[in-house]
Amino acid sequence: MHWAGPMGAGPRLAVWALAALLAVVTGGAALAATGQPTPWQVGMQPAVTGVAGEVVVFHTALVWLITGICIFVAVLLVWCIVRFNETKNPIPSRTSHNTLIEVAWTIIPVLILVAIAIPSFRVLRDQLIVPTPDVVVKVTGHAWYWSYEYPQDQGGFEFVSNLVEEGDLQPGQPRLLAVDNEFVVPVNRVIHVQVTAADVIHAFGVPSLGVKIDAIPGRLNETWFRATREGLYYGQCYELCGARHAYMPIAVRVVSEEQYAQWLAEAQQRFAGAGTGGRLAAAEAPAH
Ligand SMILES: [Cu+2]
Repeated sequence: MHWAGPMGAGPRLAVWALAALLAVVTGGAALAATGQPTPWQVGMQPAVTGVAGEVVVFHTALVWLITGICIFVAVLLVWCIVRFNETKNPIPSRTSHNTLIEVAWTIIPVLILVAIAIPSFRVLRDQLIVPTPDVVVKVTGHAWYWSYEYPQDQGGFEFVSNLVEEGDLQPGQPRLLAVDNEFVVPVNRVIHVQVTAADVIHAFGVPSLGVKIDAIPGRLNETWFRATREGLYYGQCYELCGARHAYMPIAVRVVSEEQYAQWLAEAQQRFAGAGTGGRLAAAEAPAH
């Protein structure tokens, strides 16, 4: 990345500081398009579920806390350097310990960690305890694509979702994120996502939905989301799973109840007769 004009270290640092401050103040929302990362984005993608909102708030609170601690430690260091250097303080004190300070610098960090742990466990609980679901979908990670299985009450079909290769991108489709078959769900409904893998460990994650969970062969993990806004939300595999790890994106399209019913009817036709096993092998991602 090159700057447009000659810029010294000072102004450059100022730009970074300003960008970081903006990101903290706005949560990065102003800099990010819905559902996907943007160039120069600093903060989190905008949240479209309650859990994702909690994640963003927790993240922002931690950034402020870390900033405060860093400034406090930096001030102490500068104070020691200025006040107690050899010129200013030629005869050093022979103090070897101070009980009050030692107890304080043990207890205060413990209290800070406990204060962080409480909201952290609350977010985890909200992520992992699934409310009564409206739709259940089983998602399977493969090397290197995802497959989605809708149970009988949703039409009983399964399909494979592959990356759209760079040469095949349509206008508006983001590189490395667009897929051929999107994971379609209704808005304002509890979607229970069962996650597993067919070969190696993958991880299913969509930042805007506040969802991230490991996909492990032989184990059925579960998570959930309830998107409050229609739209297209992108995610990726979050576990380094092999050569094409970067090429197995997730695209969740949140639609209205009517559009969902229409899509279900179409999908049932389109993916009819697509059984498990052999069909998946036939739909492997193109070799590179
Ligand atoms: Cu993967």
